[in-house]
Parts: sequence; C-alpha cells; structure tokens
Amino acid sequence: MSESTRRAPRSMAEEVLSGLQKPQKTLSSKFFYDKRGSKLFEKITRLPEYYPTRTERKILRDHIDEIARTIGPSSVIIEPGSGSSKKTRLLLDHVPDVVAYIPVDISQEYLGKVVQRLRKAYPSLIIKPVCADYTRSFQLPEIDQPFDYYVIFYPGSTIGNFHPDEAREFLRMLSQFMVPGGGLLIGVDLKKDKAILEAAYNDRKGITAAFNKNMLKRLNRELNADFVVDQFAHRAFYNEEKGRIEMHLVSRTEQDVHIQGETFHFSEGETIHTENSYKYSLDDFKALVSDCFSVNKVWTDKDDLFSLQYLVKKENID
Ligand code: AVJ
Repeated sequence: MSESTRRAPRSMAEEVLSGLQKPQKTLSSKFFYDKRGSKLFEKITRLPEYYPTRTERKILRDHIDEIARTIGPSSVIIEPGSGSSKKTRLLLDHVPDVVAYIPVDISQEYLGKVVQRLRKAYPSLIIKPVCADYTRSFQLPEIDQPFDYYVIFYPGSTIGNFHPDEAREFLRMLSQFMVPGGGLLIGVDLKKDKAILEAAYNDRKGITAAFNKNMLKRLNRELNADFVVDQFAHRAFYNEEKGRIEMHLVSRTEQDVHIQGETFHFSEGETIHTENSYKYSLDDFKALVSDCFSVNKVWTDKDDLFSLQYLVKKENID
C-alpha cells in the first residue's frame, strides 16, 4: 500500500487493469470486501480452522483489565477499519474515562449504522466517525475536550496484509497523529507450524475458496469483466522464506479474460496473486516497528498462536 499512502487515489478499474498487466498477475486483497465478501469473511472468522479471530478475542477478554490499565484514562481511541466495532466495545466497557472514539471506515453506510448503535449503548461518549480509506492519510476530527493521548486500536492482524516495507510506512503514518507516549494496540498473527497456518486458509467447508473466488464475481459485476469463475481454483500456501501465507487463483485452463476493452491471457496453471498474510515472530515485529514505536507490552494465548501488542510512540529524535 505504499502506492496508496502517497499517490492520488486511483480508481478500482485502474488498479485492477495495472495489476493484471504485471508478469505475476495481482489483485489487491482490499477488493475482497464487497457485501458478499464481507459476509464470507465473517463466516471465515467462525471456522474451526481459522484461529486468529477467536484467539485474539480470547486474549482481549482474558487480559482486559491489564490492557485497560495500560491504555490509561482520558484517551481518545481511534480505530482504522472499524467495521462492526465489536471488539472495541470491550475496550469502551473497561478503559476508564475514554474521552472520545473515532471509528474510521470506508463504508459510509456501515459506519452510520454502527455509530447509531454505539451512541445508544454509550450515550455520554463523544463519537466522531470518519469515512475514509484509512490506508491513505486521513484527517482527524477536532475533539473539543481535553485528553491525554490518542490510542490507536488496530486488531485482526490486518497489518499482515501489508508487505513489511508498506507496513513500516503505514505505521509511520499512524505515528504522525500521535505525540510521544501515545499508544497503538495492535493484533499480530505469529509464525507457527506450517500445517496450522495452511489449514486456516484451506478450510474444509471451502469458505475461504469462495471468499477468494468472490473477487472475480465482483469484477464481473462492477467492471463488466467476463471471468468464468469455475475456471479458476483456490490455492493458499505458506511461503516460508517470505514468512507469509499467499492466496492465489489458479487458471484451470488456457483462457482469455476481457475487462474494459483489455484482453488478459492466462496459460493453464497461471495464477492471480490475491493476498499476502504476513506472520511475525515477536522479534520480527519488534524490529519492524522500531523506527517509530517501542513494544511496551505483549499478550499471547497459551499456544502462542496470536499476539496483542501495546506499542508506544518513541520520542522524536529529529
Ligand atoms: C483480515 C487480513 C486478517 O489474512 O487472515 C482470511 C484475511 N484471508 N482468510 C487474514 C483472510 C483469508 C485475514 N485478514
């Protein structure tokens, strides 16, 4: 996402066409999340093989008192990609004297609904939603009440979708909102046995396969593409050298696909790379964030599958 943090916004069509022109055809994982894709992802989070969501939730529950104390009182909580804000409620229920909550989400419709519900549940909380693609820089609203720190909540190991260089750049962007001492509570998926990782992205019910292929359905609908969805197969594997799960769509035959007047040729077995999901050791992640943040606390589950980490912005050295 180094592309998206700096340059002017590109349309979905432009991004799709340029991704499919690359030698390794590529589509951005952010295109997974249309309405059906978001529903399929919700289903993935409940699959027995998909450990991240339930493990992160358990870590958050089990350590909520210590997490709340670590965040401390009088903070403003910002959540990039807030979605349903489900995990946030746990924070809002336990962190003392939260001054305001700023959910940032790309879907205006969803954001409006979620905020309406939150206002009912937390009538005295200041809620200032921001509708934006948070991977580009966004503006924070004015909070006309004194507060101590911004605390950014970034759960779900979404950071794993970024290439490490892009993750570093994204973390730097987030740190620019904060004064030294401000916090980032972030979910990070950990390196582990390859079989556990690969099972999580190759579930037996085929929901992840449907999620992956849904991208093609979306392109057919929104960009008038003519992908024959059944002519592509789901593939997900752990790339040990790069420390990431890769998801691809594999062309089952030699075929042509047309999108907006362009023709894309596929040989049999050629793939479209649709997602990376980087996995980190605690040391890897500490090194990744060290430009701007120090790791203040780390909570994990008993099997060390997943981590929730509290990072603190370093003093500016320049
Ligand atoms: C939402 C990016 C954390 O990488 O595990 C789940 C997305 N892709 N199954 C992940 C996903 C396939 C998920 N993240």
